[in-house]
Amino acid sequence: MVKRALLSVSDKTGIVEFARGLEQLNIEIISTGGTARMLRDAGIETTDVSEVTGFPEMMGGRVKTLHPRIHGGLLCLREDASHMGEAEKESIELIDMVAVNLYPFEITVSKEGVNLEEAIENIDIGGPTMLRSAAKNYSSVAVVCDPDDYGHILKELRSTGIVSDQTREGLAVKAFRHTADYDSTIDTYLSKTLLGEDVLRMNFTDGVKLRYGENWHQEATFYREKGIEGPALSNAKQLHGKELSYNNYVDADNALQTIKEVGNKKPAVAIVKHNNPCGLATGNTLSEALQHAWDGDPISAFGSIICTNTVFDMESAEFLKGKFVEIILAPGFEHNALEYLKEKSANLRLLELPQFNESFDTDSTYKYVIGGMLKQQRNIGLYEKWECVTDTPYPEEKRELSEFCICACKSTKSNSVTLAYEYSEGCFVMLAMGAGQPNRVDSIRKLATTKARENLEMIYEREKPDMSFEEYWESILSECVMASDAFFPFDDSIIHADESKIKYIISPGGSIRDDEVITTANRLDISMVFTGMRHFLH
Ligand code: 93A
Repeated sequence: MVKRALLSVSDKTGIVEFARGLEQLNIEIISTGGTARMLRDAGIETTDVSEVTGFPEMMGGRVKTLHPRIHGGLLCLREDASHMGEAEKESIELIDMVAVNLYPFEITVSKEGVNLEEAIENIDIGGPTMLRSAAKNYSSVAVVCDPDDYGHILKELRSTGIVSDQTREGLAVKAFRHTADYDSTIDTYLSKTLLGEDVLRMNFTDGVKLRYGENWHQEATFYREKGIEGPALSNAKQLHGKELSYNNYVDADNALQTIKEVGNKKPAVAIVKHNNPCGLATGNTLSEALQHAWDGDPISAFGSIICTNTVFDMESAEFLKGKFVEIILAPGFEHNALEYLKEKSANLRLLELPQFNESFDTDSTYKYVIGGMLKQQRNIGLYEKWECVTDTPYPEEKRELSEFCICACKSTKSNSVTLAYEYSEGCFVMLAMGAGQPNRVDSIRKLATTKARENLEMIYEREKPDMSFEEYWESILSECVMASDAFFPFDDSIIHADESKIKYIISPGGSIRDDEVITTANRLDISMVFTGMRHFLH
């Protein structure tokens, strides 16, 4: 039973309606200065806290509710006779509900030019104390720290006359989390301001246990970042399929970041395996992009994660007939495509992310190493400059293809090299990539060009163009672009590129042997752009 409620809120959103609802249920309302004024103005009856405590609110409001008549009323164990006896002896009346939200410390310190004094005054003491007292005694007291909960609580009170055990438990956890977050914001600010120390404050909650980690013998959990908006995996709605695994999260995030990098000028598809895009293409339609991305590496695409910037349609769903994929992540699914894919496999995870075209709501990335956390800015941008360094000019018509090629390179583990080709006007495909090699030459020679040859042999067999394979190879490779995520330390990479008939190269530049690299490119009639921006990905 809720007989008496204490309301003391800085954010007064919804408080009048809430109080009016409580009043209609004959619940007595106690409140602090500003809250009381607002309620009275709205014609709601309320008792001042000072009347309950027998003390005026004092010291500029620093001491209002810090009194045994308040905290005794909240903390008293109803089922303990000695507690109840002491309460009666000291004229402490029970309080069954508090609605409190705190001085806006975070908003205050995020304002430009805020001074320490102002920040300190916005450290709420009485509010968190009440929240903690009420939350500790959740078996009898309902603690409300979020105006979003007012409606639900009134509904429960109206229909059952009580706030249920389940609701009180949820509210108590929320209150402790709220005060913990509040204190950690104060810690972050004061550590910086008073001690010059940088504190990393991470706000991850709602851990979901995963079936296993990277491997079957590892336990794992996914924690959601609190308050993150926009195109985040944690905001995706799963429409079908098994729960996501640890590796699914990692790969789907790579696929998502890859497609966000490519942008939404045209339908685009990324196919990711083991945290690297093995297929990437844009197209005039989604199914065209999907077909070309798949051709990038049809063997690796088995069991992959597919991500697109376009609502998934029936033609694309039908393309996947007989092909095994783990996840499709898209801004949405056409109804018939969704039904078709659901039918295709019980396990296929279908993730809908309507926020796809919004910007990422985070500026940083983190990586745990044993004993420490690395934080860095997100890698934003493709190039800092566009400087042709060779005698042969780099054609402006290759710019868009080159940008696409850098996007592919950015999402591929270092040392990475990607080859991309414009297969029809304004539509691009990653021909092949070399990823994760300690040696850049291996990424080019043993991986990217070798893989490109395999893929093109397969397409040559399928499409049977009217020329020899070597002519076909040269017609494509001489028009493709090769991007390298970092500078070429020696000219060997250029020599290998030439052996494969490659004519256009993009690199950040910046090696002490740049001159040697450029001389070799000139000798081989290769045109090369230096971008000034490295894209290592570890
Ligand atoms: O300065 S306080 O830490 N001292 C208190 O005793 C106290 N009791 C409640 N601030 C205190 N409060 C806070 O006052 C509440 O947490 C709430 O944020 C605010 C509401 O004040 P008013 O009703 O005067 O607007």
